[in-house]
Amino acid sequence: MQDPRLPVLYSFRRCPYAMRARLALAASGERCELREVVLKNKPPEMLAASPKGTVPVLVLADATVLEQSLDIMLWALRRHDPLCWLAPVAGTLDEMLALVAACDNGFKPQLDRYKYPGRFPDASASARELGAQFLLQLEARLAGSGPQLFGARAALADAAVMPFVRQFAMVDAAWFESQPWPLLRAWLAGWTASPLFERAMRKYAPWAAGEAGAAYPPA
Ligand SMILES: N[C@@H](CCC(=O)N[C@@H](CS)C(=O)NCC(=O)O)C(=O)O
Repeated sequence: MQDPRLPVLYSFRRCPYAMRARLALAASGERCELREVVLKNKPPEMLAASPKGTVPVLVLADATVLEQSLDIMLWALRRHDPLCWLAPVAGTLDEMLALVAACDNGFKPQLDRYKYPGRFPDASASARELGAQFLLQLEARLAGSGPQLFGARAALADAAVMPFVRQFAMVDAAWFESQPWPLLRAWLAGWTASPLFERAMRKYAPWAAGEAGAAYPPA
């Protein structure tokens, strides 16, 4: 039985938005009860809290609902930020949020078109090139003040953007490897090999009503 005072995180392991929320929760150490969701069969408890039906959703003990991944990241890190993810070495929190917005509003739509060309027949031809423009901006940033996006150590923007870059890289790994972004490749490889990412990517059986979810973050 989980502590009923803990926040409840509705999550889906492979969702990049849920990944970044889990990364921030793990980085902050804020404990919650993780309920793994099957997107085709969302729990009524989750839909009652957040009718829009996307993951991640964090329901706090006072019934406050956070239904945007970035809000969950900021909530966790504002409570506890031992790795200083909100205070990057180079740049500011506002600059990080601007980069995350560029990822979410500019890069992610191209990622979707690149991943699912059948769903977007008109745009698919240029989706990879348009997505690559964002990745080249990240490469330039890493060259200027790397090896992380905002300086020598990881911060919010790295964790918020990385799951989407990872998906983009996985569509055609050979093509991604051949592109002129060696620093980006090293950055991505470092993140996917990190103990933090391993903890954020643990597998959990789908949650069923009446059961306790998993204790998150894991040890
Ligand atoms: N803006 C939201 C987007 C979340 C989102 O779109 N999540 C996807 C999964 S990656 C989802 O739940 N889609 C609903 C569905 O597939 O039924 C956030 O940042 O949390």
